[in-house]
Amino acid sequence: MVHWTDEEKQLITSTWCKVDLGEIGAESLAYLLVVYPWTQRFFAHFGNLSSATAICGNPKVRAHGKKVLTSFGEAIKNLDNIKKTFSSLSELHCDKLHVDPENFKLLGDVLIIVMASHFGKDFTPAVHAAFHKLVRVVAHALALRYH
Ligand code: HEG
Repeated sequence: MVHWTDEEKQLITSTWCKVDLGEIGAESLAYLLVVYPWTQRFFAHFGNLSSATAICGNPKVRAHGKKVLTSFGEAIKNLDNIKKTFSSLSELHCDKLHVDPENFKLLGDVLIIVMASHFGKDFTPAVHAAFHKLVRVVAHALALRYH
């Protein structure tokens, strides 16, 4: 089981409460779709994804980005129980959506890039390290159903 230090927990929760889920979520999902264009395949039913501008302005992308970040928030509320918290989402992504789990890591990476650009100097190496660990744990939990 993953162990979280008190410092990691504190850094994660104190940073997360300053995250605008709508804004950071929308930007992160848009970033994923633009930088890793094969991920667009899963969102063909979201309408116009024909250019970076279209993706960034697409209301379905924005809404879904918020949904995904809200779900990260659930992980943060349940740091010691992330696997269980994500077991049904893992089933959904594996059995129904067939998302290659490598993409969960990519989403975690873009979330960190987007957070770093929003927080600037406040995104210290210690905060970065704690979130890096978090996104890896979330990606692992979402991938469990595949094993
Ligand atoms: Mg997934 C649906 C969370 C990565 C593709 N994703 C969802 C939903 C949540 C979620 C909460 C809604 C579930 C529901 O309606 O019951 N996703 C989630 C997290 C992560 C992630 C926390 C983190 C890494 N998802 C992810 C990636 C892809 C993907 C990397 C594809 C590249 N998700 C995906 C699709 C749907 C969801 C296609 C259905 C969207 C829809 O049709 O509304």
